Amino acid sequence: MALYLGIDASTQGIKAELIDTAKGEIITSFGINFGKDLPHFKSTDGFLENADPTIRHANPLMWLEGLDMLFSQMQKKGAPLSDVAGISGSAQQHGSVYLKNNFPEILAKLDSDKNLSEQLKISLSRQTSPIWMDRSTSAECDELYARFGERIQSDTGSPAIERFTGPQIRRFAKAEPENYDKTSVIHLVSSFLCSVLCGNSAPIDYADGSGMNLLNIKELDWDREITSFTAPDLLKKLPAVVDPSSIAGNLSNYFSKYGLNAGIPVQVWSGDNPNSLIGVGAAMPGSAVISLGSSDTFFAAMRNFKTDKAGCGHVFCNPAGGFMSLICFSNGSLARERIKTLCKVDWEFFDRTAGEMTRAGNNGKLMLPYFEPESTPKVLTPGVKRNYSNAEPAEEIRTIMESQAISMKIHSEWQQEDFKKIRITGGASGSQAFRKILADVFQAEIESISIKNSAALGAALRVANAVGEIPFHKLFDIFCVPNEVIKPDSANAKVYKDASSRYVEFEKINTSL
Ligand code: XUL
Repeated sequence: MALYLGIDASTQGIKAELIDTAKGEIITSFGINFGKDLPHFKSTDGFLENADPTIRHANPLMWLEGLDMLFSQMQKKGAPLSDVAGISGSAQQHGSVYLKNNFPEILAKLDSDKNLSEQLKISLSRQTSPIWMDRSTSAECDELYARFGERIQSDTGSPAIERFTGPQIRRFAKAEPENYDKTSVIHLVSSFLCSVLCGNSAPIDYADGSGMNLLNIKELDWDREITSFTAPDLLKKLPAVVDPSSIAGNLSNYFSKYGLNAGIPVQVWSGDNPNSLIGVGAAMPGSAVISLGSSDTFFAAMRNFKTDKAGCGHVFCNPAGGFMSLICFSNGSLARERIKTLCKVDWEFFDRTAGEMTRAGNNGKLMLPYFEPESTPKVLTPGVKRNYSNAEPAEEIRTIMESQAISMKIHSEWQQEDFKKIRITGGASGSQAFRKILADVFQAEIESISIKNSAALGAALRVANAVGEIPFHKLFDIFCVPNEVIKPDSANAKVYKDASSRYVEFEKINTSL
């Protein structure tokens, strides 16, 4: 039996999908939630509270405890871990982990009588990790732009962006030079967790590496000028960068306590969005993907390399080869959850009833749901704006969904592809009302696949491809077949075209764009 395990370390928890490629089945899915299952880290939404809304850090020890807990639960629930032939993973993008020179030695000698966090604690040169929600690096982004101008975007795929890793590293090196000096390696969340699995400091893959403002995506190597300007000796502190199909190493003996076979191949991990591109079966150009998670993202395999003039969109390497476009909306599920709480309703009402009680266009109501600083458009100071003063709960709920859908549509137009099919994934993709609104706003078919966690599935498919040598198109035919399609209602096309024009104006007067 050849089973492949995909793990996804997302903002709010860690999930796993175990697949059997011979039977063509997803055997089992698991998940732990940081807020609920590891409350002692005081990170209800997966990050540490900070009075400054631009500072968003997480405790890397929480990710390690989460990983131990996930494997222990899988074992307790009888998952056939001894049949796993390869593991790969996915993680929230852009976050950085800072480690001392004892990191490789501690990894090589992991003791299975102890847990991961107690052993690796002493290897952290910085106790917390800035994550993708961090926006504290505007000054560093300005400095990068002043030095490199448009080259940052044309060579790394993105302009200098607050949440990206290079600006995070520059800020740390400037603010804490002594701790920066004590750092001998800087990992992404993906390469950090991959290192832990294989017991040695793992490489970064091109796809997640593209979210750093450090990788020259035309040359597929660290950009020497940009890295040396970003922080002193940075090139020496970065892991090697490799093709996403590479094998990073072999599973450490530590994990045999969970019933896994030590020595099985561990494929290099990647970012959650590149993994999802694979997990929904959209690795070839033609259809776009909307992922509704803590952040909402809109992405697609690209036909031609093209950057976003407005500066919000990105070009990443596609794990299956070529490039992918991506645009990120930071106020995704967290904003929807806040509206649900404000409206005092349950998810059944939010995901279904509210849509049935209201009509497309919602009498012109619009909202800019910036509960947290926003990436698209760039808004550093949170603040929710409405173009109305009163609304019933059902209207308020339709407003946030319509506004988020319209924002996705207008900000993804730089890709100049008229997508007729969009695959949808992520926790909120279960919402019937949201799927219908997206179909009507984009005037495209919205296709769902059976599981919502496409990032973990994507990781499992990537390792099945790399280790099991099963071509992607065969894996997609088995694991990524749409099980529900919502067709657009052409009667609503004009309603949303008009609403989009009004949204553009509303956004313009309320933001710097
Ligand atoms: C993408 C982004 C987020 C994170 C969190 O650029 O910042 O989607 O990957 O999932």
